[in-house]
Amino acid sequence: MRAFAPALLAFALLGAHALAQQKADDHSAHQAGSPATSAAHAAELTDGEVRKVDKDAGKLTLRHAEIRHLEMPGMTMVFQVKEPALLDRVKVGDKVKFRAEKAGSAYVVTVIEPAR
Ligand SMILES: [Cu+2]
Repeated sequence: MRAFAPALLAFALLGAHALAQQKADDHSAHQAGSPATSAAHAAELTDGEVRKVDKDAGKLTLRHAEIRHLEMPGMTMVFQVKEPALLDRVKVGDKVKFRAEKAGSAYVVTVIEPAR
């Protein structure tokens, strides 16, 4: 029985180490998808002002600041919206923050929220 003790001890230590390792991995995985990262992503929203809302066509006109990820300077232009419901959240004259993506030849607003 005594002869097994060191092996058991080693096993226990290894097991504890493996657990600690797994915990660390879980932690880093959690960090990658944490709200902090999402917030950093949200910081990439572009400032804009609603000029026109066309619910029937699913389009809205925005005067927007420079959109860095699309390499687009500030201008007034028409965007399509990813979901018609996004248009229910804004009205002409609203200051907004939004995210636009290029989809073929069109630009599509995927996120829009009131600017604070
Ligand atoms: Cu533009």
